[in-house]
Amino acid sequence: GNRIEDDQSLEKIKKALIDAVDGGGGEVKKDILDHVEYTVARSRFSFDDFEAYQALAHSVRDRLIERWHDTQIHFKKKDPKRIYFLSLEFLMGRSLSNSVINLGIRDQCADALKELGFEFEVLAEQEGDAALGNGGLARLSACQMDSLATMDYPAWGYGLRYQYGLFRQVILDGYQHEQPDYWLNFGNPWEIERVHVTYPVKFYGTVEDENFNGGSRKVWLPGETVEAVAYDNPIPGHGTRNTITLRLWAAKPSDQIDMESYNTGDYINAVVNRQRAETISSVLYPDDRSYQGKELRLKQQYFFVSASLQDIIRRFKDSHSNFDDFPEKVALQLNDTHPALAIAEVMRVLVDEEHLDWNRAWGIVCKIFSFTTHTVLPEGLEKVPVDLLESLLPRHLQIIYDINFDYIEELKKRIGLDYDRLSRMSIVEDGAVKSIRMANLAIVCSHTVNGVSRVHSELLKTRVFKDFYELWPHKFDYKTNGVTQRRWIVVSNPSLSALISKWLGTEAWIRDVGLLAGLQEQAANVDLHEEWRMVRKVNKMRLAEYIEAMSGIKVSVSAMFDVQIKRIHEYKRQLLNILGIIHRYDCIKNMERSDRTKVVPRVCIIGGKAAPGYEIAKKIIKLCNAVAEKINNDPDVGDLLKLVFIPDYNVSVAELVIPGADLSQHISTAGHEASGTGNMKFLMNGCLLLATEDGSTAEIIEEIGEDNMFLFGAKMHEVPALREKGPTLKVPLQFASVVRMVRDGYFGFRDYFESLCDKVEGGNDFYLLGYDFQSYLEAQAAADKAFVDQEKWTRMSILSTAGSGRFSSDRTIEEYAEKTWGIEPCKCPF
Ligand code: T68
Repeated sequence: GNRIEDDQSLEKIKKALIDAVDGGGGEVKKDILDHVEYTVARSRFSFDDFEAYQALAHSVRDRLIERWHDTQIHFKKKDPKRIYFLSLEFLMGRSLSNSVINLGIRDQCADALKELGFEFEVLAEQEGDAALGNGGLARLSACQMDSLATMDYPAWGYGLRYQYGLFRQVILDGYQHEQPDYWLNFGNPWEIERVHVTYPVKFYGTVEDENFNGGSRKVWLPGETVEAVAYDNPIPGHGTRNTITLRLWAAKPSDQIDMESYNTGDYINAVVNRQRAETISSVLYPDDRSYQGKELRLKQQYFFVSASLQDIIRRFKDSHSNFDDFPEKVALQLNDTHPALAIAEVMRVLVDEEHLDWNRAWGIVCKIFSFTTHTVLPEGLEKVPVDLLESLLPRHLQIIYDINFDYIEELKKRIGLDYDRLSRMSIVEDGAVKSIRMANLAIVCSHTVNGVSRVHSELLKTRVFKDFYELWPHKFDYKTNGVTQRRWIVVSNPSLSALISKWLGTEAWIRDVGLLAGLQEQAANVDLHEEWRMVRKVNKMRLAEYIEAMSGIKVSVSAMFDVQIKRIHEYKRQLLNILGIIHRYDCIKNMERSDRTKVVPRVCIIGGKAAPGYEIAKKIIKLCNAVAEKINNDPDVGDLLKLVFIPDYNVSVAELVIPGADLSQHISTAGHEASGTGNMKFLMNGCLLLATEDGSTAEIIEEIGEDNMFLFGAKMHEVPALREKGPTLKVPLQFASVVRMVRDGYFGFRDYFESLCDKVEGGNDFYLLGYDFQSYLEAQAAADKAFVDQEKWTRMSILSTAGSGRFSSDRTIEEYAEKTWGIEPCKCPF
């Protein structure tokens, strides 16, 4: 590495050179044409939008790679403590716009393209989403990578390079169908294949005792080896040269050829078997809710954990010879329990391969891991059947048993022989199916356990992990989630972005989002109001066009755009939303003509995927489409009410929908949403929230005040008592009547919807739709009333954006860096 020398003057020369290269559309234009010819292999005189996109993407990639190299060399030279972010899921979405904006070359690219007869926006649309994740957890990882890069932290993301991302949702006759997302079909310019960065990952086999220094030690004799190949995805920071790495692993057959099977003569079968190794990284599990003890899932987890740790340890050993320094140089972040096997793997490597004694290895492990949980429900916690672990990773099971043994002995000394509590807190669960509680493993072995919002953390301390909190109160903390304003304002809402910069007189808020608070002073300024409404209208028009193109439904931009987009779950209560829409429809139908002029026109937009095996969630999608069919084709209601189900909701759809929303719904039953991050994206874009006091909403209220949003519903502390009441709980008549309409087949499909109706009636209403219905309708009525007063609405909208500063992932990451990881920025000189 001799690209960057210590000499200051060399740095200056380099900066001048970089400016010369980055500046001006001329260079970019030449690069695009070169890539058209040599990378895309088309004539530079004739290429289409997709080919132009590819050539542009490669031109941007070249610039990314330069910065990325410099950053890696700089990190290596400085050797700071690094944070390794282990996550089984990253929802990156598209990369082009984000990259050119973070690199500061958006305008050069657009100019160069114009000269070539192309439009930047059109080309950006050519890119498919990288959808290597399910929902909030995975998108959070992506936002945090952006913040880590922007704030110059020495960070690495590690994950899996699935060949099939989250399934594509197709709606046929109103039903969800899943189609494979073979996203690599047309190549992926945003990754760099590192054919030489590979590690063997082993599975199965047996553990033997081996004589050693007069004693004995364990030796794992694995039965299968798969090769992990690195694919590096450079993540550029904004306004910095720092460009960090998201390293995703793909499974390839191992080079260690099994001569035996080749010699038995069945060559074809031997090759076919070998090829099967690739299935490990082939497909993302689409379930974001319940854990099923599937072998392939466990294999995926260990595969990415093992490869990542080999990589991390190799990097450490490059410049260190003593593992006692490990905690000073390495922080490992477990994104939920999915990578928790890393704990056992570090123990195994240190003890079995590096021959540290157990206690020394354990001392190291206790200092390096931190764990963030994203769930509220005990059902959501992973439990790996012991039989499964024993066959796949026999040595790891022993290690987990040994950790548990020491820990339980220690625990007995602390809490005495309270066997109920000991068994609840044990890492090993005895029962019909003996299993490993991954959350317990993660808590026992991590120095910090973070929740994702304040309310979530309270729940962890008082319910889900109460026993642990009482034992180790100092371990428990929270870092309220945040989202990156780079993607969620600058990339997705360029006109709002320009407006904000104009009124604040600076673009500095893009890196220092607290500055948005400066808009508060202008919240009553009529000139700002006018421009604000104009921007919002343009975004609504863009969304209206999309809706018409997708569904053929024409919507009026003067109506209120009311949006609920997120994974479909009973607890997120899309059904409450739909029942509310049915109520609204029924009211309009039963109204005197003369009264209809008072109705605030609405376009209700719902989008989201249901896990393929989640029957009730799929019925909710069908109900939404059945109700939409009825309402949208009723000339009697016309523009007063429309309902649109947006198919295949993903990051790119969110980027389009959020800026165009007037009102957004975050209406989970209180105590169920760990945080929620969609609410933050809408807030930043000046969309008003209609919400329950759940997850991070409680903190949003503190920032913008309850007068600037529409709150409703049972409070978290009321929920358990309300559930107790069961069938005796009082439910408003309107609720019974809308459910009756569904039951009676008013929207068709009577039999199909029956079980859905059963879920919310007769004492089965676990998520309290009936109980909350009245206050939900009142909140909706308050939203209507506010919308009529456009001045009031605009003020609330401005105050929403102005108060969103706390919900940037920059703030979250800074808190993690300082309080949990103990890392510092390491800025690559320009
Ligand atoms: C979400 N969790 C939380 N899980 O539901 C949400 N789970 O409240 C929170 O804002 C967000 O995490 C970020 O903290 C998820 O998205 C999953 O997607 C998931 C995936 C696999 C297994 C379990």
